[in-house]
Amino acid sequence: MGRTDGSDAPLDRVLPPGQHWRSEPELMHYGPVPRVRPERWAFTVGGATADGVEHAFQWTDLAGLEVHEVVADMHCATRWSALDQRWSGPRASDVLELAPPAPDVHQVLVFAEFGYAANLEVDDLLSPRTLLATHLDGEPLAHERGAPMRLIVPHLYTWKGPKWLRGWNYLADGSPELGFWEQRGYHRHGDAWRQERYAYQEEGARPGEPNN
Ligand SMILES: Nc1nc2c(c(=O)[nH]1)N[C@H]1C(S)=C(S)[C@@H](COP(=O)(O)O)O[C@H]1N2
Ligand SMILES: [Mo]
Repeated sequence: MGRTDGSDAPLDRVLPPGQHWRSEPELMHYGPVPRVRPERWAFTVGGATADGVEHAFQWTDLAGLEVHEVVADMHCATRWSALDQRWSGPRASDVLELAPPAPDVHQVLVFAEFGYAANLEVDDLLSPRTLLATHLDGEPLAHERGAPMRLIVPHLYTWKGPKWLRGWNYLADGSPELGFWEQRGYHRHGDAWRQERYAYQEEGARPGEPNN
């Protein structure tokens, strides 16, 4: 007996609720594909840092961090999932350690080229499976897949993983700053396994209505 959805995903693989398998990820992003020269690239961690200053990293700073590999499925909020993408790069937690948040900070806004951004929780960046991926299947990322670096957070919907990542800002609790999709009614946390798609599902939001 084969699958009925046309994909070649094994029958025993678990999908988050409301998702279906696609054989390959669909290339998706808002706006043009940037081409970044590593010598002019910088990664900044700012906002509510522990020491109150912005930390800037050059490509060579981050390239010196220990490389980890994570095999993870992608879960797009438009309901497709793709199996077993093999990403590698430094852990977000290692950069967080170099530029930590102030003690009472729980939220971050991660950002990319051209103003794309997403809200995340500091805990999501601390996951050992959260990578600042520079490689896919052992090859440097293609431009359209996010070169030179994209954020991979396997348990969240993939809009939470900016391609062409350039850094993050720590946010004080209750900050009104929202990312690209969060401004358009999507969930601040975005856990695919809890099906946190829309802002109206957030705690404290009125059911069925946008909360911003
Ligand atoms: N910078 C940036 N990153 C982005 C997006 C975007 O619009 N801009 N879209 C996200 C969404 S919604 C998805 S599903 C994935 C798609 O990744 P892929 O193109 O590698 O399949 O990229 C994510 N990262
Ligand atoms: Mo997506």
